[in-house]
Amino acid sequence: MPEVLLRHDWTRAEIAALFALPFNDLLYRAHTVHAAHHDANAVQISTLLSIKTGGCPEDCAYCPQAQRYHTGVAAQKLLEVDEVVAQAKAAKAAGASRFCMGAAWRGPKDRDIPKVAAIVRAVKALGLETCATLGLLGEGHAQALKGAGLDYYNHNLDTAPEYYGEVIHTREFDDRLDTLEQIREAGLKTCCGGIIGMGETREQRAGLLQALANLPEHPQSVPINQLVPVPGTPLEHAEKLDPFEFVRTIAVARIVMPKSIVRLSAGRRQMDDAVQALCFFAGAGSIFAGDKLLTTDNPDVAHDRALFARLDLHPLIPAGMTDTGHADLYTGETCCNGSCSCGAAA
Ligand code: SAM
Ligand code: DTB
Ligand code: SF4
Repeated sequence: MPEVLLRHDWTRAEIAALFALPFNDLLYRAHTVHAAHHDANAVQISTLLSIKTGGCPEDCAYCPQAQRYHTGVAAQKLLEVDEVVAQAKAAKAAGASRFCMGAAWRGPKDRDIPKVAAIVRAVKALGLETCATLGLLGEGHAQALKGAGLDYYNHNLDTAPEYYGEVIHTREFDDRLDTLEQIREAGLKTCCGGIIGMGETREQRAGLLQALANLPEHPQSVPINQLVPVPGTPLEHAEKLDPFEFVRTIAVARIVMPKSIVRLSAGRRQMDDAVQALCFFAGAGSIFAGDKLLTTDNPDVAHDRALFARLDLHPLIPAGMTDTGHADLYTGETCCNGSCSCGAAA
């Protein structure tokens, strides 16, 4: 891979100018960056599980798990280790290399950390990469999770700093930056992105990407979610975004954070296959696979398998991951460790 200068001084005007490029020029430029730094036909597969669902005290306007909105999501306490392990095994068998665990908390309490650590330890022992998204972290939490074998922590900036107050009132943008700092200091990899289609302007989409690219380190994973408009949430009737604007956002994220893996995240269920294909061309190199995200539906695995076959995509097996237990998402066959299409090292 060629050496590249990773910039952390992007101006809003520079990013807005990328958004304003003619669509074809933008995609060509983004794909050129993508192919220079990544296998353009490989897609990293993560699977999500909600390990603690609903009843959240926060007021994030997009979120079906906020207690104050009446969305029909039943609250459920933290799952037991065995329940999570069973789901993680199934995700691995279906082709996932990373297992992401989400909890509907403002943040974990000190007493929650040993329980989550036990879950992380058990999932890690299956040979999967681990990711957790538990909200704002307190003192010592990130180190404890790292010690249990956590690889990634997901904490999104969600939207531009100046639009944040329109979406969330129970915490500040700067609180998020503090948690991101704790993640980096503990040596965890950062998964950090945002949501597109919440009524923000293009300028504000540029602002989100500027804030992400100008973090002290580019997040290793950048999930770009399209809002899933859930009945009962304040954003239920948010104006529908032009799909090409979503593709542009993926392309600009690709250009400003060239080495990061950009994830085409929530919202694929509402997306045409052709739009997804454009996102992969524009630089998306990861998806969430599995029938559910946290509480909402995701495309079913058979559909994704067919899409991968139609687009000649194969799952990315992370460096150093050599186990054979997972399925090859492309063919549906059990991985044969080196000679099948999934790319696992022999
Ligand atoms: N409670 C923790 C937190 O807020 O950090 C972790 C779970 S929270 C559900 C994780 C992320 O899911 C949010 O930051 C947001 O980006 C995304 N998300 C939640 N609801 C969504 C929706 N309806 N559409 C798209 N993304 C959503
Ligand atoms: C992320 O950026 N998107 C995921 C994951 N990180 C935790 C969550 C999407 C949630 C969509 C709404 C739901 O299913 O509840
Ligand atoms: Fe709670 Fe997280 Fe949902 Fe906000 S996004 S309401 S913090 S679960």
